Amino acid sequence: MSQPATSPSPSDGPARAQCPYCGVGCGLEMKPPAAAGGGATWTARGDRHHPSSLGQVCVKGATVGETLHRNRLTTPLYRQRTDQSFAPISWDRAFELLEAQVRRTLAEKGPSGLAMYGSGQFLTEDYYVANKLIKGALGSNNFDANSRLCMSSAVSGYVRSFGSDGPPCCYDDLDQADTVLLIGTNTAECHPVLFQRLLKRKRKQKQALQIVVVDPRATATSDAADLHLAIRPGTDLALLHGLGHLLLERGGVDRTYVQASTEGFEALQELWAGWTPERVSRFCGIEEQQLRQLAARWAESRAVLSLWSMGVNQSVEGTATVAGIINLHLVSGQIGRPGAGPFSLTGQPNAMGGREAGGLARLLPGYRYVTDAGHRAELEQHWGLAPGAIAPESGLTVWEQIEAMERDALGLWWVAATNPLVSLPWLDRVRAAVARCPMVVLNEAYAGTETAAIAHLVLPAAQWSEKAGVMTNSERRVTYCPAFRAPPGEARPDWAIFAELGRRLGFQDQFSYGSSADVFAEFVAITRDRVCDLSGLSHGLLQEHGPQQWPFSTGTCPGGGAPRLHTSGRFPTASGRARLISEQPMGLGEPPDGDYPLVLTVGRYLEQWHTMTRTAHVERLLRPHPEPLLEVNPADARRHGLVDGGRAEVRSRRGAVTAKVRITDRIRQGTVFLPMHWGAAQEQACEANRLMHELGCPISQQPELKAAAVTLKPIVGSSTVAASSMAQPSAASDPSADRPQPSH
Ligand SMILES: Nc1nc2c(c(=O)[nH]1)N[C@H]1C(S)=C(S)[C@@H](COP(=O)(O)OP(=O)(O)OC[C@H]3O[C@@H](n4cnc5c(=O)[nH]c(N)nc54)[C@H](O)[C@@H]3O)O[C@H]1N2
Ligand SMILES: Nc1nc2c(c(=O)[nH]1)N[C@H]1C(S)=C(S)[C@@H](COP(=O)(O)OP(=O)(O)OC[C@H]3O[C@@H](n4cnc5c(=O)[nH]c(N)nc54)[C@H](O)[C@@H]3O)O[C@H]1N2
Ligand code: SF4
Ligand SMILES: [Mo]
Repeated sequence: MSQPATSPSPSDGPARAQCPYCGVGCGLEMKPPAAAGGGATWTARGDRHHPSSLGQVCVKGATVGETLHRNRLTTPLYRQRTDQSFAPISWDRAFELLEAQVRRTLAEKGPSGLAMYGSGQFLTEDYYVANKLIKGALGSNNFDANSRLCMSSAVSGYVRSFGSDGPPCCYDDLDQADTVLLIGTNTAECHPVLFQRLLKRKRKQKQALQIVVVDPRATATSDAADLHLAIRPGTDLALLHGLGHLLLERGGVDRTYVQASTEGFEALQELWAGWTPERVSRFCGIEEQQLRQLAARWAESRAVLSLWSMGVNQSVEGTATVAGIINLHLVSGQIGRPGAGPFSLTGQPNAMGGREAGGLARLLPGYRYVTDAGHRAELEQHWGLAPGAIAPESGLTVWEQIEAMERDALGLWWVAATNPLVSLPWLDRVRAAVARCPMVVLNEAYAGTETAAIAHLVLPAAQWSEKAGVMTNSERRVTYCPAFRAPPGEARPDWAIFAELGRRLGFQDQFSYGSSADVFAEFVAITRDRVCDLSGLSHGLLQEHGPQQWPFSTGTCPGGGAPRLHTSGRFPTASGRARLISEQPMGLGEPPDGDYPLVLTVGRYLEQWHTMTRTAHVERLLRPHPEPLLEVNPADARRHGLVDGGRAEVRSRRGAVTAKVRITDRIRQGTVFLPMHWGAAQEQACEANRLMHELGCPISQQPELKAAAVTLKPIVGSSTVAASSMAQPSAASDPSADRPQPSH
């Protein structure tokens, strides 16, 4: 493989970049293959100079070099119908096809017939150019990203409570907190370097740091906890209200802070009053004593930090639960100072950058909104487009894009850097909807993905390491990632693909960038004076001075970004006060019942990354979990006639999959677990998302990917099924008894 001009020779020292996997955003040092006999494999190790990770890495970051060159797409591929096989075509032909379909769709259906579905694994530059193309040049706000499945409830939660998006905390807070509440997060497996940081401190300061975990499963995370509340899935909000109830009782309210910096306390007090410990314990299925312990701990703590991720966000009440967490921090004054605050752990490496660049259907760059006439005008001017170029209504979220295809309302569905035919809920319905779309385009780095199987045109993407740009991690820190390897074959950066189509459609001025540094410069200029002010940053500054946290306005000195937001007690709301939000819990979107008595929850393994396009090829990563396992509580296994190591069918209202059974008391009775990773393209395929429903949070539109009602049965003929296990469950053991009762 030839090396690009940007590639360091072995004597130049390593290339430095942010890890392209999780939102911790560790710094990596990448060393080129040794001149003799090193093959194509770059080696990774932790970058001691990166302030977010201080030289630490997990097993995924450490092995990323092994994933870069294998199984790559090298040329555009096309087929007219999806039952044909792909043929390689030139880029020129690919752009002709794309341009023709865009023009046809605009003529037949108008801008709303175009939709793009992007990814938190884009660089910020990819995101920015995609948004400028779709929302600006083409006048369709139908740009959504897989962050809809991931961080959208956190975004809505911050906006509702604080008046703006923006995680207010930083990783140093892990060293300063005396209580860390991990709610709906398996940090040990999904944000491993942060978890190690916490553990290291726990080992040194056993009493000074208390770790509390809220998760229906026992996980590697809860193993380290002082207190584990294994609540019923979907009952977090009630738990948080119960905690509020006890804080009121114990005098854990910071009256000065509440008066000066919040609004809505009376209503919240009233709501909390109704959530007595006894009621919460029944609703959540935990001991009253556990709730009291947590409340005592919270009230006595100098600094409480709450960390959360998908167990909170992926719920029909995701946004309400985020508000539930933020309420507690506001009322107890646990925010805006070292060690204290509500801190969402971002999933993907650049989900944060996506938010900054306006990467969801109702956003515009710089934490702006398509529904705000002033914001539209600012962007139209910045982009050199006519007034009115940007449509005034919110675009279609990803699930609405699926529904639009069901109505034949889309002429082009353009997917980039995500694999929705594994990661969206209700996959059979998605497959049928997408089959109706006249043209599906996919920008992808790897060959043979599940989404390529439904695409007409596949464009080979240059990925991380092959294109230059920035990513922002969970603590608002921006890292420059250089192009240090040549892309394989004809692969191109996503932003360059979007820009070329823009030029071909007649927007020469808007899309003639010399480099991604130009793209970034144009983007940061429009963030000036916004909460996410990056206007003082450039590729040059980041290369010279290393990663920086925002806000970083023009003229800020390197290292001068803000570690924390909302430190003054003033918030970017109309009144300057944060809003306390009072909402009653509603429970799961699809509660279990007599026919589907169990709640299936779907999550992750430490060694695998989402749909496995990269991590499945690394032997060391596959070894710990060579196949997906269905985790079942012993009582449920008995009831459904399952044996450990046998196979089971897992069925929901939408379909069925089979998996090997792992009987374990580490999962709560009434709940079963499957990993999300093994899609149809894997040898051990187990498409968990065929089972999931599409219902989502009404505020964030984030689907409830953490819970669906299912039933189990042993696969007859599977050699390990015990004869006695075929008995029917008796009425007395009706598992639907283990459910929260409606209790408003
Ligand atoms: N190894 C690895 N790391 C990753 C990723 C990966 O694919 N692999 N992906 C990255 C991305 S994009 C994301 S979004 C994050 C996700 O990071 P996490 O959210 O930590 O991971 P999950 O395993 O999806 O879910 C976390 C936990 O939520 C629990 N849970 C389920 N239902 C409920 C509930 O109702 N309440 C509560 N309190 N908990 C519940 C599950 O049992 C599970 O242990 O990980 C990031 N890091
Ligand atoms: N049931 C259930 N479902 C879930 C979840 C869950 O917890 N439970 N989690 C949800 C969440 S939080 C997330 S984030 C999603 C993740 O789901 P996806 O986004 O579908 O998963 P990935 O495998 O990360 O997909 C990224 C794709 O981009 C490709 N790629 C990598 N780099 C580049 C690049 O630079 N350019 C281009 N064009 N392509 C590239 C990869 O090869 C891969 O195919 O899954 C969601 N689905
Ligand atoms: S913790 Fe996340 S960012 Fe850090 S090395 Fe592991 S996968 Fe990469
Ligand atoms: Mo995610």
